Amino acid sequence: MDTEPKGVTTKYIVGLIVVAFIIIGVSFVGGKRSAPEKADVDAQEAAENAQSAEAMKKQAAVEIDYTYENGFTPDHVTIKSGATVKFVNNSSSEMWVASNPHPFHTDYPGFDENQSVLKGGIYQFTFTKMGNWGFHNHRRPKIGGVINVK
Ligand SMILES: [Cu+2]
Repeated sequence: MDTEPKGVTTKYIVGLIVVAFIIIGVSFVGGKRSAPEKADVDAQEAAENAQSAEAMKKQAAVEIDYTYENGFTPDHVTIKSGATVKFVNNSSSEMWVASNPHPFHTDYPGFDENQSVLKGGIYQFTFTKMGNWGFHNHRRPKIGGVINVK
C-alpha cells in the first residue's frame, strides 16, 4: 500500500527533472545562438569607432609654417586631443619649437623639439592633454603661438 504513492511521486519528480533539463537545454541553445550576434555587433561598433577616430585625426591634422618675417602661421590653432601638429621651418634661420615658458618649457612636458632645425626641418608633436598650450621658437623666444587642444 505504501509503495504505490511513492511510485507516483517518483514518476512525478522524474517528469519534473526531464522538463527542467529540456528548459535548460533550450536556453543553452538559445544562448549559443545569440552569442555570435552580439560578437557581430561588437565588431561592427569597433569598426565604426576606428573609422571615426581615423576621420577625427584627418580632420584635425594641422601644419604650422615658420618664417622669419611672419613667425608661426597660423599662430593660434584649435585641434582635438590626439591630433598631431607639424611645424615646418620655412625660414633661413633656426627653429626650435618648445612649450612655454621660456627657457624651462615646463607647461607641457615633452612638447619640446630639444634641438634646432634649419630650413626644411620639421617638428611633429601629438597633443593628448587638453588646454591652451603656448609655445615659442626657443631661438627667438618672443615669437610663438598657442595650440588649443579640445
Ligand atoms: Cu625656450
